[in-house]
Amino acid sequence: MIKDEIINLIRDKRAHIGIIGLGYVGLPLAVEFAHNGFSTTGFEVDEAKAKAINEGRSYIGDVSSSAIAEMVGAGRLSASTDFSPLAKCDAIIICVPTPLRKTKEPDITYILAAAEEIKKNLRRGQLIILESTTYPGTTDEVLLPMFEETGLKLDEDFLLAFSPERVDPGNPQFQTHNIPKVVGGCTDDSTEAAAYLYSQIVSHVHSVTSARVAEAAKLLENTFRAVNIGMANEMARLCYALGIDTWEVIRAAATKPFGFMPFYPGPGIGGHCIPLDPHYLSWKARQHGFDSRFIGLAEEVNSRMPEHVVTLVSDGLNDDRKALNGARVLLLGVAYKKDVNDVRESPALSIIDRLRAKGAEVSYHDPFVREVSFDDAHTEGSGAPLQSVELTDDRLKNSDCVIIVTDHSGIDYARVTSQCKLIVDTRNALNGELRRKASARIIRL
Ligand code: SAJ
Repeated sequence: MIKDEIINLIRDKRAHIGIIGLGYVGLPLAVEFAHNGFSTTGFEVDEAKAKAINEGRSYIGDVSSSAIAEMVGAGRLSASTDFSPLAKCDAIIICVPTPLRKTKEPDITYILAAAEEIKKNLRRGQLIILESTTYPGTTDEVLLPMFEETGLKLDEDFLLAFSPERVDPGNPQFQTHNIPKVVGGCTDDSTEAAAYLYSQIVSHVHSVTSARVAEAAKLLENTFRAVNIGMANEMARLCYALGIDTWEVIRAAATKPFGFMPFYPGPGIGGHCIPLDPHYLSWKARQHGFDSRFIGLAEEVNSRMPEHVVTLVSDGLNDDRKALNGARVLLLGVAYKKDVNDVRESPALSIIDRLRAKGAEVSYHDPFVREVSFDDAHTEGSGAPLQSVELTDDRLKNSDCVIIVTDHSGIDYARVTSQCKLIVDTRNALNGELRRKASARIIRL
């Protein structure tokens, strides 16, 4: 059995680590292993990324170029677009994207492509770990048969586990080393070896009894968020109908010191985790005849928030006897959450689509996002791309409505409230004092 051989290699820091996919998950992981003394090779299909790493340049905000350059200079980190060096890796970790198809079904083509490369180079003595978020069963139902087609056997020749990524880009408090790591193997030997590997770089490793448990735990983490955000969004629509201040209600409920965790309404949910991950769980559930209604309901509520935001704009203009058609509407922020430059699944795209469909003249200002295009599969329309406009006083004064879609920190909200006529604030970005002093009329979610 090879578990002890692999553990000995890890203990002596002789284990060579391979990371497939050098994105916001794989790159920090590769640097962490190299920093802790392991010779590490990153495998990338993107030539430019591999070149950047080998030249000591970072393209991920949480990883400094100096950290990469130091590891590359020490000969402990390199990147390759040729996957054959996988054969020399003792531990291989897959960190590739798991998007959704247009049908909202899992797309594991990136995982399969990585697994094919591993299969080609699989040899006795390797530990393979999948980190990409996926449905329970991917590791043991899909990857394990692929690897055993080589004739090599689990436990005798190779080990196989799943460990969910928990990278939170831009989080100053939690980085790779201090985020607890869940690990579940297809066998006990796999769990033990994978847990031992991560214990070299993470302070707390939590082992579970199978890869499926680890896969399901990750999906519960993010489904928990999607469902609770959906509850907050439904509460916002309910409070709007009742004429109650949603944010005041949530602030009051959050004074409860136990048994409550505040979530907040917003224009909808974006990002490449929360809108997508729950569908991996509900898809797998359906394969077993189980209809996960919470996930479907959360999706329905969250995906209808852009429509609700447009209704608030329309109601606000209507109060001024203005039509949405021909109105000049300025979005403040298009990124999916504050202080990031990521527009994947951002509700702003759907809001812009809807406003355009109603004849509004739409522009946006986002210091993090220079341009947005609308050929993305997940937005209704296919309108012309938009570039971020300068936030001038004239632009604010001449806008019939300004929508705060992303509450970036760097915006001068006092100036916004003093120059605008009508503001729809979907993020509670305008505190009480700003609202009291504002010359603009303010509508909040
Ligand atoms: N959102 C709300 N209301 C909330 C919280 C979030 O509308 O109360 C919206 C955000 O604006 C965003 C979307 O939901 O559009 C997702 O927000 P998020 O805070 O969950 O941020 P993400 O997508 O970056 O989620 C990641 C996840 N990390 C991993 O999967 C490793 C998630 O599990 C983390 O909890 C989250 O970061 C985090 O806490 O920052």
